[in-house]
Amino acid sequence: MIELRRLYHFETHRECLSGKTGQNAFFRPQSETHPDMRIPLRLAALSALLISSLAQAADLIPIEVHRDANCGCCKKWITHLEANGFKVEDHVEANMSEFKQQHGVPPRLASCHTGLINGKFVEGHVPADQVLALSKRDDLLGVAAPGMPMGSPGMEMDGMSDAYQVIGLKKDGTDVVVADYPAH
Ligand SMILES: [Cu+2]
Repeated sequence: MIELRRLYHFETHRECLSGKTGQNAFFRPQSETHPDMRIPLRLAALSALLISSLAQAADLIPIEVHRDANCGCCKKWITHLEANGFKVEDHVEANMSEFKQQHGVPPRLASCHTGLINGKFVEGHVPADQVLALSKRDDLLGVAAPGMPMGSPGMEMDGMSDAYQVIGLKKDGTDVVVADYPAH
């Protein structure tokens, strides 16, 4: 069953990358949640709302996100950034692989969307704290979570997760692991 889901996951995201459809059918709607869980969920939603309005009161960090028009997981990542103190300028691109090439994202590090912050790239489903950490790394041209790791921000799927790494691209063209996330 898990293998089937993984297969489905990759099929879905192949379409996400080619821009045919962005339907993220694997996100379970809240209506399926057990009734007893609804009140805690509402409280959680309320505190998330409070936290995001507090974040708005503070200085928001501007970031550009460039994505394919129909990419559902890209939008989920934008939501993750917005919930963590970023102000996202969302750009739809006709040709993401050309865009990545123009902004120095090597094909080996490629994912779906590409963020741009202070002249550096943020490729794929990189957690918000690693986007913040990038600002302190003058040796890096950008960071990436290559591919579409399940369980990374915007790629949540029924609690399943892949182990993945955030890779930094150094100015000399080599890669360095900046964060390691185990499967759980
Ligand atoms: Cu994605």
